Amino acid sequence: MPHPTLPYDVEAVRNDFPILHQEHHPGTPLIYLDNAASSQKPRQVIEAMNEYYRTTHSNVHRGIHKLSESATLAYEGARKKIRSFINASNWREVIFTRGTTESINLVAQTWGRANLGPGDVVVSSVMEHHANIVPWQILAAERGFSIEYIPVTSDGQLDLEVYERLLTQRSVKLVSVVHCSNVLGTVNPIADMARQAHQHGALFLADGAQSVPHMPVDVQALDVDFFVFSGHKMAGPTGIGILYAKRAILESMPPYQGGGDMIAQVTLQGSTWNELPYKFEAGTPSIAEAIGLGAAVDYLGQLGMTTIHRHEQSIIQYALERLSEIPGITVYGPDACRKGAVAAFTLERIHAHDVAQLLDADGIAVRAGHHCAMPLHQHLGVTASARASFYLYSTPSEVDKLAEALYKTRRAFAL
Ligand code: C6P
Repeated sequence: MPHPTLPYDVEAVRNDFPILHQEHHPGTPLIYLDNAASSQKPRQVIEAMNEYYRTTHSNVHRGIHKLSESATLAYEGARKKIRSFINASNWREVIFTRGTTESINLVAQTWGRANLGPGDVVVSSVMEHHANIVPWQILAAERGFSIEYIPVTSDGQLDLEVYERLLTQRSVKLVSVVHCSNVLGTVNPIADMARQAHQHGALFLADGAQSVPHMPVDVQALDVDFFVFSGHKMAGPTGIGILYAKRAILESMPPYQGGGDMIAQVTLQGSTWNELPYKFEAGTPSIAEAIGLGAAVDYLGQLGMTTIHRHEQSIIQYALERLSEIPGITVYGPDACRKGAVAAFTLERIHAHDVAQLLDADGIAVRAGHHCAMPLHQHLGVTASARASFYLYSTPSEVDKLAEALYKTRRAFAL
């Protein structure tokens, strides 16, 4: 099968990622296809963090010495890069967290605790990552609201008729839905869904963990109220993520954690809160990680998110074609033009963990299991799937090697 034409020189891009040039086992090169779990980091990100520790490290917002001022400038500079990357209208709407999981928990524990009670409904979906189910379940048990889930259709889409019905028939306060599924790859029509939610007086949270790394995202155009994502899936470091929310909503929300930096004034009788975004950033933040995420955003911006998306569309289309040749395979989710660069699959009569283990022996790193989406796997009727997920440095030759290794896996099981 001929290789697709790619929008950029992928080998030149791969040269930026040191880890991609190592052997996975002696004599076997690494083929990294676990990017939905976490992506690799370019030299530019690694060096930005090293440089910060070599020359600038100090605590932020606290010192009046030069190092602290420089660290603060770099940390706040990163926030401004991220503001522009997602087109938030103001840098105060960009809150640093530890990642998507913490961002959703923050919204649940602050906005949710203040606004949700008996009779209220939060709408989520069957294709959510656990990070967008469990925080709502924990709070619902305490506050007495209910959670309704939008079902998934047989072609891996959200059932939007049921969504419409839920909005009309129930007292929905919040819709919290994934932008791009980490298993099916489905890209959900977030802008339309947010508009419908607003028409019924509900707020809208989009989980962008699997969209921001792979496609242009404009939070104002989407008109979402909350948008959350993680640095480590978008060429940035672990331990850093973002909660974007509209300013008026953030102003109305109580703080999340108490401690340093989030206060205006503390007396033994009580405290008042700092202005945004610091109200939600208690304690010494992940300074080097924020700077690393700023460098990642620079890196992605230089390649261009539209171009990265085009590259990944070519790769996933080619991957779906190659995978469809393999006897006994089921690939989950919609066709290539309606999904991100994720292919979760099962091979008839071979457990997903065995598939992943045999692929690993050939140097191919994929994830196997429920991918923190157990309800979705229950819906699919399987306990586990294997998942190949691609990124801006993935190549058609890697897809070929995956396909060859899957044929080999079948032979190993005498199929
Ligand atoms: N999914 C995967 O292998 P954290 O762990 O906080 O960075 O991201 C959580 C998360 C939330 N939503 C979606 C859609 C996600 O995909 C993830 C992380 C990884 O699929 C690790 S479980």
